[in-house]
Amino acid sequence: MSLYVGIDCSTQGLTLQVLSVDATARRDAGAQRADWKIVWQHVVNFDRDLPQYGPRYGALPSADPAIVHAPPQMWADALELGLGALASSGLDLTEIAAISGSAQQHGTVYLDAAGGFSRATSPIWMDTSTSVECAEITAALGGPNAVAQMSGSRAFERFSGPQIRKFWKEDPAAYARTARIHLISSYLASLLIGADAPVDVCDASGMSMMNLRTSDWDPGALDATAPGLRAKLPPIVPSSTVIGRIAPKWRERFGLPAADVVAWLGDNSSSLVGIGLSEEGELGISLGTSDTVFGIMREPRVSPDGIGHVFASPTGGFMGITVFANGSLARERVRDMYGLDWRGFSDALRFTPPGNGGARMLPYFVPEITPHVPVPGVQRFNLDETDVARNVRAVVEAQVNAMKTYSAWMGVTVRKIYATGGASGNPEVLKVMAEIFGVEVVRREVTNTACLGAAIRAMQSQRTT
Ligand code: XUL
Repeated sequence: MSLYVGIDCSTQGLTLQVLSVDATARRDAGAQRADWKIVWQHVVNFDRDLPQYGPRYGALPSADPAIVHAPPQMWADALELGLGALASSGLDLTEIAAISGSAQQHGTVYLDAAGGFSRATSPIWMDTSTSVECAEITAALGGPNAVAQMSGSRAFERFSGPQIRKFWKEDPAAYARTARIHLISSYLASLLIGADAPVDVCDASGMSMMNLRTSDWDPGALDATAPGLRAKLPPIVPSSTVIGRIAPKWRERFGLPAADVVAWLGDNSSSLVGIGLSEEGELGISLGTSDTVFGIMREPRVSPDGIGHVFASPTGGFMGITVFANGSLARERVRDMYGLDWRGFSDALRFTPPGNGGARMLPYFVPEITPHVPVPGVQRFNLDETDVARNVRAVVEAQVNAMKTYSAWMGVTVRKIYATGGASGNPEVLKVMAEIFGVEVVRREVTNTACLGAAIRAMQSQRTT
């Protein structure tokens, strides 16, 4: 019996899962879901468990809706709480063979030479305050298409490169003091191994600074972002790399073994593994704080309209992904606006017809990534604000219609959809998805497939042969 640990640090919390695998079962990429089982799970919720940092839905309240930061020490504390919970889980810790993780993508952590924070707070993926920096980087690199062909995406506000450039412009002295800039994934991986961790190739794809064809930092993009940046960035490694072992600090503190640590990924790439996507034509739809639609791509076909992104895929090759900021946030706003619980929300979907009798909503409760709507606003068409059931269907249909429209750029014929994330537990939402896409929608029972993907990748690193 061996145990494999997955950790996912998402926008609102940090989840741990443990997989148990028989000595005789396969552990490589051919392992089936029957070969392992989840024996333990734990969630650290930032708002509930780390209130001393003052987060709301995992981020710091801000007067300017475009600025969304979180305290990096909160993530470090969450990791410590999570490992402490693992230590008291009752599992035989000596059986832990490997551990890996994932984190919300794009956010950046700034460290000085002594390992302290040179930027007190970290911009996260919901930050939309870097339009000027995106334009500057784009102009320096020869236009949006040139940036997209090189990196897989045009420069997006939430991507790490524009975040770094803004920091350099606003506080050049603190930028100069910065010795290392990590992604959230590589920052937490560093804490786990007690050394400076590399960035994995999938998460590096969301920074506007990695050349998708060489899988290395692009010198022109680094120059366009900030001076002296190369020395401040970790190296990029394949996502299956064993980057170290659980640090002595955690072994002494919690009795954890010196198990292998596998490179940490961005949450969507890790989710692709957790869902089990293996070929073009299967789409994963994750209904979380953000909604994301993603699938494997054999060739890096970049969106001609600059809509989504091509990232390196942890399965080799590439993945296409489109991201919507108004995911569970918008569903929760509508639910709360009408004083419903999730059962009431489902009933509203059940008792309204597909197409909603023409009632429509544009549900931009926060600035939207896809399509680009920088100033939030909600508009109703042929829809009375007091009509509870139709408002519920209108928000869900708007979201799923946007998913279909804005994932067409991937150029794949969709044959099957795997749904994951909190709202995938609602069969009525999946029914709307099946109606609009016109294909079978399968629910993955494990809602945090990013975390599961991390545990599976940890398992795959320990081949039986
Ligand atoms: C992906 C993105 C979000 C975050 C959320 O590009 O911005 O899905 O990864 O955790």
